[in-house]
Amino acid sequence: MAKFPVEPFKIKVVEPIRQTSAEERAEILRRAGYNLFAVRAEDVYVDLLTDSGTSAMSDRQWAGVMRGDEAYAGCRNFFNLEEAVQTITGFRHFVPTHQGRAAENVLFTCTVAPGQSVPSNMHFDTTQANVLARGGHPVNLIALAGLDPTLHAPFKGDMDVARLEAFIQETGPENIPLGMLTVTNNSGGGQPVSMANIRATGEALHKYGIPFFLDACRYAENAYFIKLRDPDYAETPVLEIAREMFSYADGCTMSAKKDALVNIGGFLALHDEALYQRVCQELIIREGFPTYGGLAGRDLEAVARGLWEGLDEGYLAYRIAHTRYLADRLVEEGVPILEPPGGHAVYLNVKRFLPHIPQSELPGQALTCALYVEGGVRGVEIGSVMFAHEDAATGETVYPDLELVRLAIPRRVYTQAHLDYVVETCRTLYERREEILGLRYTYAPRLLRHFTARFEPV
Ligand code: P71
Repeated sequence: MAKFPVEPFKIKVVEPIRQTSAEERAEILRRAGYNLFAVRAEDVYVDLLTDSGTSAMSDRQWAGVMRGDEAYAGCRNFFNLEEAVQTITGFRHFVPTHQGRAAENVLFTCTVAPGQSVPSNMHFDTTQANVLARGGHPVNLIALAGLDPTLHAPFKGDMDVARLEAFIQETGPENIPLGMLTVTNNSGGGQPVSMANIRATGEALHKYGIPFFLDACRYAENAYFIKLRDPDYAETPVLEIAREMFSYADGCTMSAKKDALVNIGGFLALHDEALYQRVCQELIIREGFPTYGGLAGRDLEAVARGLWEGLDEGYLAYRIAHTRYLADRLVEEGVPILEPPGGHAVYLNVKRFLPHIPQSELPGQALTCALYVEGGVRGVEIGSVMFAHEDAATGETVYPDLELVRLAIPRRVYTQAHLDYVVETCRTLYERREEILGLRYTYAPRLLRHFTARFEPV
């Protein structure tokens, strides 16, 4: 029997949630064009759409909000954040941004020219879209183990470094302005990247003079997995593991909405002085003066404090065990998930959940809809809606290897009973899985279509 970890906190503030009937939800969904992004949060019972910006902040963070210094230039909170970012990442320079994708936009605007390629283990949707928006090619070079949803391996987020080297030689280093690693790998199940792989990826890129950046939103969860799964690091403090991860890179983009436990915020950190100057120019045009980015002083303080809390080992042990509990319970009930579970989410394995729906009929999206109608549970599709694309040469639709529905777990928000309720919803739905029908688009924009697309049942 799966074991739920005891919370390393107690609850001081609560927010009521409300259950609706299945009939009400079916109507709400129809009006939302079968897209859960268009459903009001108040009409959701357990909201597992994302772990991004949905954390419960601590009393220390809220106290920090009251210590916000709203000066335009040089507010004290910037310096508190600077100390945290520099201590944890070791990068010489950093700028705050309002969230992760703003850091990506600024970085790629300063580095990527049309026609150039940006290799990664796997881009998430916003990094992919920000590379495309600069006329670049986002390239995924994940090691094969990461594409097998049933294989148990400790570091399924690893880059295939041999393929990376071959890719650099074919493409020419002059056409690769930077390479990246997403830690943990969100598009591939929240799987961690090993320390050896981070080091090897950095070495392969640096051999050809290519800068290496981490997409670091979930760097603390990745560091904790290294501690759990690599015997060489079993006794190493997580802060030290994190510092070593960053030491192989030239910079990072960070959505603080994940492992820094805040509702808004991010940053871009880097060593290169000349690039930093270009970044500041771009930042001032798009986000704001370099001591606040797109944030208020109070937000900067919450990030500074949240960065430290996100590295607390008692918290991380609980966090990883909490996610593991949901995964273990689903496996006990026979519900197919991607294994082993990631740090921030459990991913339903849609190809095994709904084998009767072909990818052309968007089975992941159909499953998010069915989960909502069944129990008011909101997950997100990470499959054909998010990642299918047209082949430039043939014009044919290329479907992603992994078809997933992610149940992302907000930090410090849901109790064991909430997770048990989610398990019950998934189990009941799995028993009636043949009744679930596919979907087709009635509207789809070109970039990041999952946020605003609309659908109808086939
Ligand atoms: C997540 C998100 C946010 C999101 C995306 C799609 C649907 C719903 C919510 C954001 C990430 C991320 C990685 C690895 C950069 C960003 C952008 N993830 N890299 O997982 O996971 O950060 O949202 O702060 O702009 O739900 P940003």
